[in-house]
Amino acid sequence: MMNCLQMWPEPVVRVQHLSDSGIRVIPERYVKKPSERPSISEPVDKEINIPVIDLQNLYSDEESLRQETSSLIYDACSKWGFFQVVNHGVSHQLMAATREVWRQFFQLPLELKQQYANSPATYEGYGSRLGVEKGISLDWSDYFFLHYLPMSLRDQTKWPSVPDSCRELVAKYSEEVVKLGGKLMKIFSVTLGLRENHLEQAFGGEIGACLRANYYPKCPQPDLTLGISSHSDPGGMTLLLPDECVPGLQVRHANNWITVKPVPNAFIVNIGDQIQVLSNATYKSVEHRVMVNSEKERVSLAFFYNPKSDVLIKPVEELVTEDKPALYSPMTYDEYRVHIRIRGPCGKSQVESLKSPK
Ligand SMILES: O=C(O)CCC(=O)C(=O)O
Repeated sequence: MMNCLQMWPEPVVRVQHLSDSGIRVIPERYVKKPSERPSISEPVDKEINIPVIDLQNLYSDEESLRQETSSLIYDACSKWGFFQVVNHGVSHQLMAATREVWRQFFQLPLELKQQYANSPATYEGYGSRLGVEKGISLDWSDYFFLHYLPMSLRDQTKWPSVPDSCRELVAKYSEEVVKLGGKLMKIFSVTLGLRENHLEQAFGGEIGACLRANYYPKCPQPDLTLGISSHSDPGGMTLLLPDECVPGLQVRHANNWITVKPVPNAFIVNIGDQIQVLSNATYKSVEHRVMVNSEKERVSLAFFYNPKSDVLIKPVEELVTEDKPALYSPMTYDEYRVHIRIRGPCGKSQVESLKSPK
């Protein structure tokens, strides 16, 4: 297994390079099956959005506001798997500066970025595909993936040294986002009816954290492809800083694809497969995908907040009842993520495959 993860099965093509080459027709490898294509021409329903939650209200003096906010979080996690959070405590200036530094990184000459070219062994560095199977369908995006935690995996020499401020900003930003992730873990525990530190302990008392900066170049045929195919996130939760000016993220809800309208300075939070498993499917890890467009490039930062990689993740006992027996077999996150690293984004097939036989 490990050997086949050491290198890509075919030469890697940078999507940005394809986009800059001025092609009018995208290569076959990026063309999705008709059932998977986005409906670019359909007008976006301006009224419907994922829930927006003011985190500060959880710490209000008013008991009723605290209660109301807790229920909003419970509903968002159990019905949508997604919400936007405002008043979250992370500096807006730091958020904007970090997103901008990545935009600048992707605008650097190709030769410079190539120095960071990644391999599927760790995925760390500059990449253009997920999944190592030869001939798989490809998505219209490039990315930079890096490890922040555990400390044993953090190696800042693997992070971009240009622009100058990149390493420093990424370190500061990650520190802040990890704090927010810790707060949310407590909130999720309490709203599930558990002790405040229950999920944190179930994660193994320490976390894995990594950042993927996504870059979606302009695409001449955005109706045929996707920036990232439909998938649920394999980890614990994701804190996404979207491009405020360019929508693209779509979330599956009640069998429709809802286009997220980003609220200024908010994070988009979503439940990953590991919290779905721990909560015995009370909280949902929901499929999402990214549309691209022909007018504007798009940048987003996905911060993945994950369990310690060698801890067995299984439904927490308090959430297993006679009426709702444990839905999933135990598995470590290390074992779990191998599948997505081999096959790339595959809807919800992976978490479904963990379902215990009846
Ligand atoms: O770019 C986005 O809006 C979403 C990115 C995403 O789904 C991911 O990085 O897993």
